[in-house]
Amino acid sequence: MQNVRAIFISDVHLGTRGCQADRLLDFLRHYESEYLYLVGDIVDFWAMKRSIHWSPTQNTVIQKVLRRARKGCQVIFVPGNHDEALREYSGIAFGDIQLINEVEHTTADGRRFLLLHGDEFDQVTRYHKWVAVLGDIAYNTLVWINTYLSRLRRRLGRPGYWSLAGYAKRKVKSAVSFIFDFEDSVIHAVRERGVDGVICGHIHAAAIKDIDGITYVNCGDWVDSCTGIIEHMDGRLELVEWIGHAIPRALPGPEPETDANEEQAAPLPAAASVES
Ligand SMILES: [Mn+2]
Repeated sequence: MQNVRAIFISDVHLGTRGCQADRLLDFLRHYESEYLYLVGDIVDFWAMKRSIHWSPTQNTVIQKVLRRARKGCQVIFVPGNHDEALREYSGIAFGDIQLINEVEHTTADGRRFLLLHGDEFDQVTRYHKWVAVLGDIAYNTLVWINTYLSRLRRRLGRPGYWSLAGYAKRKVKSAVSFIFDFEDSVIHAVRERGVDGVICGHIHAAAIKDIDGITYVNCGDWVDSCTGIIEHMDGRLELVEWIGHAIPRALPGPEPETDANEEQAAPLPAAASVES
């Protein structure tokens, strides 16, 4: 168990088959914190309208969070678009969990971060909801196919975990430009608020990077990338990719995704294949 100052997670999508509750639980067991921020799309009420997949492990996740809150960890829940019904209750606390649509967090080294889920900066969900619904179904299908692929990989003795949805997202150019558009509009909006940075989620693409003097942090997700952000006691933020232990990462730099590395990654990229 490692003591950290804060944990930031988003896009857990409890209630869906894609939710990797076991990995999240393992991650939570590894870190003890003073603050736990749930940055939206924690419970997927949207997908649950179609079908509900609620496993005992998903229950354990909820119990673990409630237990932390009871034991003095400050748990703050910023709702997302998949749990937007909760947005009406912004400002109130249920149990020991604070519900709030936008909140500021000051790191130990004094940097002010605005926390929001981020769907308001996603032009697709905002103006073309039906595209988002189709994308959502396509994405869930990819995640679903991936569970069979993982089984096949295991049978073939291939080590590690490989994400088809993650692979598709990296490969599809429009998805890449979508991510840049999203980041740009978040940064643009946050600059006017006079904060040092922003911590969001929504696009399932974890990141910590400086964009024109603003620190852009995205918590990632627990559907295919299994990523979260931790704040160390000295205020340093770290992106953690969890595969039973944290994958050691290089310091954040520019996104390496260009045409140049397209061939070398195909057909089965080994990037995520770490011995576990
Ligand atoms: Mn979202």
